[in-house]
Amino acid sequence: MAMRRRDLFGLGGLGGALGLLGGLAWPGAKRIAAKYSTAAPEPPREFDCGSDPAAAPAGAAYSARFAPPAYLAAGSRDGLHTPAPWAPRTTDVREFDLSVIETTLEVADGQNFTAWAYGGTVPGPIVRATVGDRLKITLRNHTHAPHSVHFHGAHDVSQDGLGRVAKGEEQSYEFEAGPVGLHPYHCHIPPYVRHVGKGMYGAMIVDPLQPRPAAHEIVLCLCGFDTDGDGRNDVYAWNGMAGYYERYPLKVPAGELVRIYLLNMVEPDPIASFHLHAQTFDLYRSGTSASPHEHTDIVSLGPAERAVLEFRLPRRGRYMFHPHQSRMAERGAMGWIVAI
Ligand SMILES: [Cu+2]
Repeated sequence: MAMRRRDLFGLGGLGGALGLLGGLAWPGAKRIAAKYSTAAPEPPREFDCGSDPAAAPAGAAYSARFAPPAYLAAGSRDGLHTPAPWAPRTTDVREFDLSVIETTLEVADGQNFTAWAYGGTVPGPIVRATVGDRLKITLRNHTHAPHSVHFHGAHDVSQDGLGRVAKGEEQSYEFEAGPVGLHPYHCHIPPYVRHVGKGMYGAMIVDPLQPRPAAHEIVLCLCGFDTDGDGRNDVYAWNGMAGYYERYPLKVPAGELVRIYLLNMVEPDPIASFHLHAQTFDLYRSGTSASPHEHTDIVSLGPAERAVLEFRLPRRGRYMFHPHQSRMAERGAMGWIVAI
């Protein structure tokens, strides 16, 4: 009797179909048969990536070789993801110090990186203002190379941060904050990839006159570090420390609104992404609109692109997040949000 289609793909016909495949000479047949075999599977061998030196040992955590140093305490880097609260527009000038130093940062356990760091950290301090506020941003250059601060957003071109601020010199940039949104700032001195790659970037949140709905706010800036100088990033990290949010998950109350200000400042990788497990989010590209552009569980961002994400985690539990570029995820950019 001729085999009917539903026999081949129905439950009753699956074993027979696999047996048929297993008996075929075509090399792919055995692989397919093995994949769909009803026999007991072998124990999982997580992250066994063969000869890839970045691969963690089988069964280990995702980023076991790209973890924070043991001495790094819980909460020690909270300032890097916690923005100041919304504040009403002021007639005063809001001043921020983005002076730059050269410093050695341990960006993963045992992996040092010589950074040019605004305010001594990578990413630099979070700048937050309300639309229309007058800003005065001061850069003192304590390194041996020239630098600048270039802000995204709208402002007078004379304050655009293209001029060189030489070693030992100081410059202030003054402009009106706008438009509403999330805007990166970064050095704009060539070679650009070197200055940005050395850690010269940060986030500027420009709030609306009426605050966004109350939420647990988190800033996540994706960073890349070329620790061996070969032009390719070796370590990736949210807010500058590999594996920090894997060891010390972000904690939010279950059911309450969470808002993530998300930036990709990785150079020279052409794209990165943020993927949230087990929940979807409203996506506001660049944070410039009051209405979401999309409802999704992943957003891809080119260098300097950013987004605001809003979601609630309805049930207690661990929700994973990571770039969907597996090399980034497995070299330090894996993390968790825990709903408590
Ligand atoms: Cu620079």
